[in-house]
Amino acid sequence: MAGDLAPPMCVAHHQHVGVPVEDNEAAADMERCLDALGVRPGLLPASQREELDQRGYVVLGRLLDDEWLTLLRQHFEELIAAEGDQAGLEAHQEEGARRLGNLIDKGEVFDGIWTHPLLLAAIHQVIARPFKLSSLNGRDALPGAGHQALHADWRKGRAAGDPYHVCNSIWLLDDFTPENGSTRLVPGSHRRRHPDEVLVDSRAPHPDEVHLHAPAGTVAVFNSHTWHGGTENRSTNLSRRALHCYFVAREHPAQTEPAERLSVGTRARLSPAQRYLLDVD
Ligand SMILES: O=C(O)CCC(=O)C(=O)O
Repeated sequence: MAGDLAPPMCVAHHQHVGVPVEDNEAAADMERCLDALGVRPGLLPASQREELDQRGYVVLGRLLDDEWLTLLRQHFEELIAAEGDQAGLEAHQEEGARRLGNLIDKGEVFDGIWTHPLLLAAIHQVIARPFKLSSLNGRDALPGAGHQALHADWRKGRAAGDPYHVCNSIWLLDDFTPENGSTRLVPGSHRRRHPDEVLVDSRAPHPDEVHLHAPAGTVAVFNSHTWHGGTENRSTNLSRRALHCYFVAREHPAQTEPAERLSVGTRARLSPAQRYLLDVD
């Protein structure tokens, strides 16, 4: 997706999503990036902003069409085969799940994900100040495995009234069904402490949890202070591939530091706005 950091026609139009004014220069850089990548005022409907604020997650809809989905699945399988036991190592390996890491650097087919204007509008709604990509990873819970403890992606604590630091999104490459290990989320839990500090057993079902059952191609964004986790793939033969596109407030380290991971070829094809989003020169 093309874009540049030239001054936009209007840099003030994101004020409604809460960019603090105390760091004008940083806020203006973020504004220019979002503008260059097509994030227009009001792009994220008020109802979806409200869902993110109140529940801590929102389903954006089916943003991947069949053609793109086919390509993404192909890439997923090719990378798993090529990387073997190294797959996922850049971020995290998990017993019972096939994982991929650092997908930013593994194909142009992924560019439309981490630069998607609706996604960026939702991320901006949650983090509400300059942010950057933290990681783009893949995950496929294998039959008979994949159950995770409820967790939040931010473990350092957050005082009441402090801003949110992280926001994640999940891009479904397969249908998520009651059988194959859909994601569970606890609505409203983004305002609570980390589940490890609150729950006796964070692996147990939670009375308030909801499950993301949706067709392949669907994208959900969740404030990742919201308690969430993968569930067991109870099928005998179904995959449940997904990509996690994860963002962090700019003042914090990224999960996969792109400056260390980006190849020269990838760096060369990126626009200034894309490089800003990755926090690379
Ligand atoms: O894939 C999912 O459903 C969630 C995965 C997750 O939260 C994690 O791997 O930390």
